[in-house]
Amino acid sequence: MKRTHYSTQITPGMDKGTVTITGWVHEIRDLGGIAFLVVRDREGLAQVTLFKKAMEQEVLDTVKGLSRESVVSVTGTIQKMAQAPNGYEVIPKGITVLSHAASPLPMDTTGKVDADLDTRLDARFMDTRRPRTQAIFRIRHIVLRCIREFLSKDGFVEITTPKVVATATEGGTALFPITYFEREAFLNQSPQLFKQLMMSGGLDRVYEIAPIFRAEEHDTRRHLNEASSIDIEASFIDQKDVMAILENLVNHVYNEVAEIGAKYLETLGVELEIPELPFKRITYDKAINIAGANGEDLEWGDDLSTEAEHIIGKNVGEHYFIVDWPTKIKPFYAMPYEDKPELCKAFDMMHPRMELSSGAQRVHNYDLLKTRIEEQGLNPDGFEFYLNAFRYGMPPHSGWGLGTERLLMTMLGIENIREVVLFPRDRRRLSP
Ligand code: AMO
Repeated sequence: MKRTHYSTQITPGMDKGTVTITGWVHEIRDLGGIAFLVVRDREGLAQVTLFKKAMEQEVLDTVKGLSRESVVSVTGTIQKMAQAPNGYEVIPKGITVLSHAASPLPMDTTGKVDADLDTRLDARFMDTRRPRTQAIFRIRHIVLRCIREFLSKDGFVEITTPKVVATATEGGTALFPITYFEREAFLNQSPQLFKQLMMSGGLDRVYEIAPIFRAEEHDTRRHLNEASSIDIEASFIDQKDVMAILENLVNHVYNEVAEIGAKYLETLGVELEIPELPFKRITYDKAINIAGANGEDLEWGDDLSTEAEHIIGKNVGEHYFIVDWPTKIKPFYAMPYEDKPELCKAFDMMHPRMELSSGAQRVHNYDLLKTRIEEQGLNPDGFEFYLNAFRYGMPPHSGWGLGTERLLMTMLGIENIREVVLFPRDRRRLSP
């Protein structure tokens, strides 16, 4: 039962050797005197060939009763076979059925029959057996691992902050209320306030990769109600410095995926275009002018509509930053320019298809921060735990949040954000 090799670790050079492979029954083809049992594991396929005359009856009976997607363990001898997957076949000595799969199956795993996304998400445990879906999640793993490595190397300390909180961070509308003993609490929209607290806390450079919850009603292909955010915060540096970290990180991730994830990109039929450094910078003013010149009129101070994002994205044609936003449409923690307070030191980082990240240099002055909270129509009393940290020595600091799913879906040319989350949470979906 214990696996000695994944299917792809076996090579034709291991001819005559004995191995044990484990996995799911991908296919059984009975051609009379000979039968093929194709076993699929995480890495690929292995062909088990049964010459009926030479086989013990017990082994033949086991195979006869097998349903597709049952879990088996096969011990046998390797034989070179150019036509078989990976150039070898396994001549079985023993086959054990570890788990029997009922039929009909909730969906097809061979790629021969297309299932719609809802069916696949309902049967996600089966969907992830498909090489295509697996490739997405293997790339997701590579992306997150290399982001952790990149930030750790750059002196960032990984932190974990609470997801059950008492206050809104990104404005009060998109909160999920929950019951917390005898009080009302909320699911956190962003680690924003906590990562800033740790700048006063002296950690200097922090990052977190964790869920954020947004009670947005949108039912779109790029919004989730639970997303995974990559957040950084760093002291004694400004917005331009953290923009440089962000573009270098994105470029690095693409390069790593192109190299380490080549096999999965091939499965997905994706040819990665590595975004070139440095990313273009355009001001908010220029952005709305581009939108206006192409039929999407916006007033100065309007947020960018989805249509405007598409027009500007098409116009620029590659990853880019939008900088110098109107202060009134950015959160209270974004630092206004000293000489032009109607503009702030906030930025968005865009893929031509959508926003991937936003960030800013933060307000680190207590009085200004309190005023900004009030100006945004929020009550500073609710922010006491946060504001306090600004009274006892808060360094200047900057940071950003980058959506894991949006980074992945734009990288892989995937249309629907739900494809890149194992168990998406949206307006309609709460299970599995
Ligand atoms: P913001 O709200 O722009 O900024 O979020 C940062 C990034 O997180 C991703 N994101 C989402 N992805 C999918 N579905 C959603 N509903 C969703 N909401 C956000 C996006 C977005 O660009 N505190 C600031 C960051 C900072 O200033 O450090 C914040 O949360 O990719």
